[in-house]
Amino acid sequence: MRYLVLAAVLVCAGHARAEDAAPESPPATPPSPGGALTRVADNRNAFALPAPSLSARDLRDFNFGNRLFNTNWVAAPASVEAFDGLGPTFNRVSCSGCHVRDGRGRPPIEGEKELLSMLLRLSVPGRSEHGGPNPHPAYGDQLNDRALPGVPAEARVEIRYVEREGRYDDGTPYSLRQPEYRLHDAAFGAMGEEVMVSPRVAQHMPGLGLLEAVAEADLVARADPDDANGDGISGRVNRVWNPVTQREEFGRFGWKANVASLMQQSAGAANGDIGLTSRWFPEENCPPAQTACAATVNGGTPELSDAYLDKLVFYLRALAVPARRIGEAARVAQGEQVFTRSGCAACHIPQLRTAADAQPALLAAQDFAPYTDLLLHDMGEGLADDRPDFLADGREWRTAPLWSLGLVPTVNGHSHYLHDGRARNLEEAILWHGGEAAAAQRAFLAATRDERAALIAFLQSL
Ligand code: HEC
Ligand code: HEC
Ligand SMILES: [Ca+2]
Ligand SMILES: [Ca+2]
Ligand SMILES: [Ca+2]
Repeated sequence: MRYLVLAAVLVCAGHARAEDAAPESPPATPPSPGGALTRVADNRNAFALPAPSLSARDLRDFNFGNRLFNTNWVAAPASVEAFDGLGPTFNRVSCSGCHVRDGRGRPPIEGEKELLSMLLRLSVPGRSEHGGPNPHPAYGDQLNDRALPGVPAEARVEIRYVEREGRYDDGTPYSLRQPEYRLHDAAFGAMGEEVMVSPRVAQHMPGLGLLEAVAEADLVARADPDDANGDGISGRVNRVWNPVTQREEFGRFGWKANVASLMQQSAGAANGDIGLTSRWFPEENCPPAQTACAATVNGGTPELSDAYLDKLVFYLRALAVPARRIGEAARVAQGEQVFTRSGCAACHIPQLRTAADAQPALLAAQDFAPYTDLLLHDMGEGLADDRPDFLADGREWRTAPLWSLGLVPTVNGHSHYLHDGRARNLEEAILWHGGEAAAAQRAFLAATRDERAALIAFLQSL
């Protein structure tokens, strides 16, 4: 019976309208990942498409936002004044430099010397004025490994991996790699013993507008900070300072739910990753020790206008969410049962609903299937970065949404997962789960080879 329900839902999975796919009472599986924003897409461009049925005007804004997301910013002064202001220090020259085709970043592979689509957050003990991480006095809150000519790049990063062998209960061996980070060529003196480093890969972009549109109360209602129901899963809310609203707000975005909104994230990334000032981040990213940085010509005040920022955020909100890709339906249905039985859904909550009054209207009242609760969970020592981020402690991470992960190899040509991309495939991502997720990880170890493969097939179908 269950299989029949699932199969019926899957047939509809490609439809754009949520109503099409949700006939009567709640289906066994949420119908389409992105509600009305869902779109059949399974090629390398799958993360970069506009939601279906955008108006002509919305489509124009989307296309302009798309262009901004892919713009290579240049040093000021330049002949194309609208797109100058890069640096003085930066990580990449465009959003898409890291979020390649709106997709997922990864750590360097064999032979690569640079970080191409990830970054290191930095801080020292204590708190910033607004309760966030305390920036390093000489290097700020992020390692900027590139700079304009005449300005020192802050440092270079080298990653080494230590392999850790293990076995599934059935004897099948596996190996996990634990990263170690070394900083060298530090331009402004040693980072010091106290420095805390949090490596993070760029996340994939589809569906972020839906996550932003869920009412805070619905998410807070799922938190169980003291594990009152005794299921071993707590789930805590991060509260973060939002410079856009000048308030403390529910943290939704970033690997530690360390950012409140897409506007904050976009303006923050423009400033921290590319070196662009905006209304919300008016200062160039030059800590006091970096005098050459501070002396550089800028690209206007601000470098990124309000109008451009609005377009960029609209673009992110209006990206389509790829429909599920079901190969062997029976296999995927079996995998879903393993997922549920193993306790994965306690954190990776299949279905959420956006607020009825969400803006823009295409995001309102959508049932969608991101597989996250957007809450913080203790994931154990193995994944810990030991760097607090607002209320998140050194072992806590935001439940990662599982939608579209199966398309990362198609879009980005790799299968690296988790916050620092250490997992080389989905199995390794699950095996790293600890802390509150230890029981789920245990269930995966105890599963048969066939069940494990079914679970992976299910994850790849999301
Ligand atoms: C240097 C690489 C890099 C560049 C360039 C970059 N990002 Fe990101 N992006 C990241 C990383 C890393 C994260 C996760 C950040 C964290 O956990 O704090 C992220 C997260 C995000 C998120 C939140 C995703 C989520 O699921 O929570 C959004 C939105 C985003 N970036 C938008 C942008 C935009 C817009 C630009 C260009 C203005 C941009 N990014 C440029 C690396 C980058
Ligand atoms: C206690 C909450 C919790 C449970 C239970 C849990 N997860 Fe997770 N999951 C997380 C968090 C938090 C992350 C992000 C961890 C990180 O990046 O360090 C994550 C990450 C992942 C990722 C990688 C996502 C990405 O974007 O790279 C996969 C895949 C995954 N989980 C699958 C599962 C499966 C399958 C199960 C059940 C066997 C499970 N999880 C159980 C909280 C949980
Ligand atoms: Ca600049
Ligand atoms: Ca810096
Ligand atoms: Ca609980």
